Amino acid sequence: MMRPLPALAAEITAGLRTVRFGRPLYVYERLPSTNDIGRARAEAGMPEGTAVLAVGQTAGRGRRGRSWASPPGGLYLSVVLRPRLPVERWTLIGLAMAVGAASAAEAAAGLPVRVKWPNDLFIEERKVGGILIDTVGAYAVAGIGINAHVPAPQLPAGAISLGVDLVPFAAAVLGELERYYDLLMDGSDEVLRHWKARSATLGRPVVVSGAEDLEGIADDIDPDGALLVRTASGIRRVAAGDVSVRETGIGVM
Ligand code: BT5
Repeated sequence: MMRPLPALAAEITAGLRTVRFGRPLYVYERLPSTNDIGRARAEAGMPEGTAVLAVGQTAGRGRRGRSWASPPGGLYLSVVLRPRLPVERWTLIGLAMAVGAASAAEAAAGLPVRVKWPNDLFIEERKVGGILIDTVGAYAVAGIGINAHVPAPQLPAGAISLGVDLVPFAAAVLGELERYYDLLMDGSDEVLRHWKARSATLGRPVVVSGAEDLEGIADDIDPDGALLVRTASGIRRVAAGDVSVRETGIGVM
């Protein structure tokens, strides 16, 4: 099950242009979830940037107990983070990872990739990737799932694959994740600016389920990454939850 693949790790590492992300990079044939191994590596004291990749996952996780379809051909990657940020701002980490992943996916596939709050990746109305941030004490494990090259029948309805080669793509994703993570840690507002520019959520009518359910127009993202929703009773701040963009009858997502 946990067969290491050092040759594949070496191939990806050869294309890495990072300082910390993917150093080291552990690659396995099959894992239940890369985030679980990422967590074990973090707990063992491995440095920020340590990454775990699996060719396939048998128990890939989404957020809130959902599952992530993980057949071979997709990118299943986890990165250990030790963020120097107050915990109430950790939503921004997910946004930074989403922007980085979207940037790499767009460059590789040559198609516009948009982000849906908090950190889904979409091509038009189809989901191409998602981010799962597990936070444990002083560290976080960022899990990135992107359909790099997965045959359509192996994906859930409404999903799409980029059709890109996994090896160079994995290296490129690690590069863009590091770039946006470092911008965030340097205090730059570039992450929010890029997130907003790629947003498929802002300005749209949305239904939110989280600590409370509400409906309104997705108005903006605040400096801590929370979604601001304009409702009949004023602006409401959503720090965590699920957002679906409502059909308006004119074919928006
Ligand atoms: C996410 O969850 O979008 C986060 C997915 C993170 C996966 C990575 S892979 C590496 C690391 N290790 C893990 O175990 N997880 C992370 P969420 O927003 O909850 O979306 C889950 C929903 O997306 C599912 O309920 C399906 O509707 C849909 N879905 C599942 N697999 C998909 C796929 N391969 N492509 C597109 N959509 C998918």
